[in-house]
Amino acid sequence: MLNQLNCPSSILDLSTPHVMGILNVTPDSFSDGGKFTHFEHALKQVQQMIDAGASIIDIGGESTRPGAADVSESDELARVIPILKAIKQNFDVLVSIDTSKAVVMKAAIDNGADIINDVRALQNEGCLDVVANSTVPVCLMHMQGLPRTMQNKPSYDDVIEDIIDFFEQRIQACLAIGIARERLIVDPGFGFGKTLSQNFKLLANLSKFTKLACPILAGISRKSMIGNLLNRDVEQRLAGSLSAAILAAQQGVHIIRVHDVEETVDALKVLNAVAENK
Ligand code: 8Y7
Repeated sequence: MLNQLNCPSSILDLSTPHVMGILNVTPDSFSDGGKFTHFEHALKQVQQMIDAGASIIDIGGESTRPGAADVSESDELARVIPILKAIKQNFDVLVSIDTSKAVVMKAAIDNGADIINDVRALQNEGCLDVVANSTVPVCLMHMQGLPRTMQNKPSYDDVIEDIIDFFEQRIQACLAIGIARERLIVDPGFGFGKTLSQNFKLLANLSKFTKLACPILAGISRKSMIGNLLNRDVEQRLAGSLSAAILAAQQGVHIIRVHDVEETVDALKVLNAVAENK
């Protein structure tokens, strides 16, 4: 595996794990094209995440939470593109755009996005083409089913092997259309069509995904697998999220997608100090 990710605005060195900070753009924050107050708030949040050590800011204009409704192309563009432009104008940070729509991917790439983060792994119409006609890296996430129904009886022969097979197929589809392997990131998609025990089986076996020879991304922060295990509301999941982040990084995950950047960066520094002094 190439130990770096070549993004349009800079190179990400993958020899130590990085934090991807989730930018909280609430569903109607930007539906007016970006109200000043909402914008200011979002940019302040970005500054804080950068100061806390985030390498990547992930912006999503579509809710992919279990049961979430679909968002129109125009609404998603109106939410994502203005804030993307503002971040690229004001900060020196990598920006990933969480979208499954080819039109949004194209607009994001044209406006400076560094990474496309697709929970549907470029399976929607036109997505492979848009990414093939660019140079950006792309995160291929695994999901069983669709957000509205994905938590209805998820089922696998073997959750690890089935997801590895899925990635092998998606990697082949990318290579066939001319997206170089060096541009691909894989993500098992915690919580996306997985039971509690399947999610923990994934967490226990993340190191098996290193055989795909692509950088690995994992998003566990504040998810139901933490909440259900601990019986904690969403604001009380920090300790569980940090534990999961460390377990992931220890197994070779390169990018950890989180809400709590400062705390996760601290936890990873402890892990790095241990690795450096082994
Ligand atoms: C993930 C994600 C979400 C994840 C990647 C949430 C957009 C749900 N989760 N993208 N997106 N991986 N790559 O709770 O696990 O943050 S949304």
